[in-house]
Amino acid sequence: MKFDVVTIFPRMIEAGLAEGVVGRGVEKGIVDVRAHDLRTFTTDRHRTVDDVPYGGGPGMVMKVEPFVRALETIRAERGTPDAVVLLSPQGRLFDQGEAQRLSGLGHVVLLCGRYEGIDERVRDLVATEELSIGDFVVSGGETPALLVIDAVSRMVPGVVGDRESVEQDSFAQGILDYPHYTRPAEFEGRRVPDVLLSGHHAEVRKWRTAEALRRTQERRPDLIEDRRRTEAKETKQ
Ligand code: 4HQ
Repeated sequence: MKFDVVTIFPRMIEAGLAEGVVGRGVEKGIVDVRAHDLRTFTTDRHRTVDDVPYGGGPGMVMKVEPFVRALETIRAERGTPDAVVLLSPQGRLFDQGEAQRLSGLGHVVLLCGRYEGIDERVRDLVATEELSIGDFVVSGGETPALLVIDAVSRMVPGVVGDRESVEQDSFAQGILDYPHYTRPAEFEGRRVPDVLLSGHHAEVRKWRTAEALRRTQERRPDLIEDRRRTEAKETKQ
């Protein structure tokens, strides 16, 4: 799977992909990530990527032309992408379902903004969709882009060695994970639940499912409601 990231901080993207499971996926060539420096698509002496907002107000706005030229270059060098994603708090919320959808595409471009925002015409003319990683504000689209690449790449076959672990991931089933333990069996008076030491695999499975549901009900009742709704829809068909 191919990703192209357009940013004024390409080294943030490179650094963020140097380690871990996704980093190994990049090394293995299963995911191909290219970071493009937005400033290389400017034409003025000062390599200007931002300007004052029309109508006044605080801060600066990112200019449209460098993004348009970046996409022209990406198309020429890498082919027409299947999606051009603008990262912004105004986007649709990114979740596991969105990660799954994007993992089915061959080529995704991610546009990262800085400053107060991006000229609206980038949305209209360059982006095909807008995604948000959550209802909070970060100082640039680079960490959101890395997060999207991570969540999407995990679902690409071969990136995570153990398929089972991807299928068992928290949210793969739409609920939170069960509690995990490893040795020692007792630490500072806190014991690992007996059932996990019992060797009764069916009992272990039952306990984990019950714990996952209990935690989800307690911490994220909205997920139980979502799952109930999708199950209701599935039985209708
Ligand atoms: N941004 N999900 C970039 C975000 C954000 C989010 C704020 C995007 C600043 C310049 N991006 N601008 N939340 O907070 O994607």
